[in-house]
Amino acid sequence: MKERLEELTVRAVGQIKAAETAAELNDIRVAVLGKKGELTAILKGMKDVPPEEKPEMGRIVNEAREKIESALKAAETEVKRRDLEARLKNEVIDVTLPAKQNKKGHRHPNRIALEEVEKIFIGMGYEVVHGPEVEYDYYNFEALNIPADHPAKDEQDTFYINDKIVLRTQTSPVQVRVMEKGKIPIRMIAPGRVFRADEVDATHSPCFHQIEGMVIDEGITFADLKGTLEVFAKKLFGENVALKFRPHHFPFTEPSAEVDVTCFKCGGKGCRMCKGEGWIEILGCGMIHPKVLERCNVDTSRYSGFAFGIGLERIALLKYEIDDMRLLYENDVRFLGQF
Ligand code: 2NL
Repeated sequence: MKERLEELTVRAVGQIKAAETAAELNDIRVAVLGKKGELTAILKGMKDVPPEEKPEMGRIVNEAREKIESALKAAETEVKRRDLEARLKNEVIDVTLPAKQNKKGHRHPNRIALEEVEKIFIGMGYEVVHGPEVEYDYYNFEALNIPADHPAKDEQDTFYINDKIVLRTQTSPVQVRVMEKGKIPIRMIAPGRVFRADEVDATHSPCFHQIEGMVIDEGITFADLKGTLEVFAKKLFGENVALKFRPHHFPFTEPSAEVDVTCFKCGGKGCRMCKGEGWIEILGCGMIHPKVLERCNVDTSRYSGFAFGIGLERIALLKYEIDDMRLLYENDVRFLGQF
């Protein structure tokens, strides 16, 4: 019996050490220590052991059971540790892997320029007003003192919906509508799309954007216009620019002027940007013509006002040094992503 116990212990411990999974270990536990297991079978031989040898044999049996059980326990702990290690290795997350990059959208250069211009005028107390892109001939031309035989009214220049309705060629009609409402003082800008029957080239497009501005109050003079536009141009192009008001003609303002700023690239010496001129034209302006004020029911004995018109694309091209307006409409993300 003693030999059988020793043989079983050695064999069982050997099997336990060779086992690799929890299931194998469990099979061994059942086969050796279970009710129908080998150790139990050997124990049945106890009844034939002479009484004086029983205590010694009992000790040997217990020793054998303890050896096998502690071998099982150690093996089970080891298998659990290995399983955990394998799982952790499998589930490891490499936090240094580069993340998937979402493509970001960009504001269009026109929009960046528009928001910058809006911000400057809002800061001076102006309201931003929008209006219809399809307009009555009256609001687009007649109210603005543009006579029926004016070349701008030619079908070559203006998109006609019918003889009374056009695609607006400027955003002035928005200002006419505000004047008509009769609430003075007015300080407003009217940004938006305008349309002219132009062929596409580096400086023209049939659809472009304008920002018009208007102030009406008691005692408004050309000095207010000059001061306002000087603050605007310095905020937009830099404190160092100087302004030049050149006499001009518009049917809707009198007197009228075009405004140049000293080239913000070369400081006025002359460069590629200003085509050697040292000056860059940025807008047109003037005192609102009395005929326009009267047509819009503004009391000219009490009120006067100034107005100006800025081409948004022109500002965007200048500010971001873009040399072809077509780039603004092609929506090439390689171009748009640069701003
Ligand atoms: C230009 C010139 C200008 C105006 C627009 C205006 C509007 C009303 C009354 C009088 Cl309601 N004038 N607008 C005045 C002068 C010039 O635009 O060269 N724009 C790009």
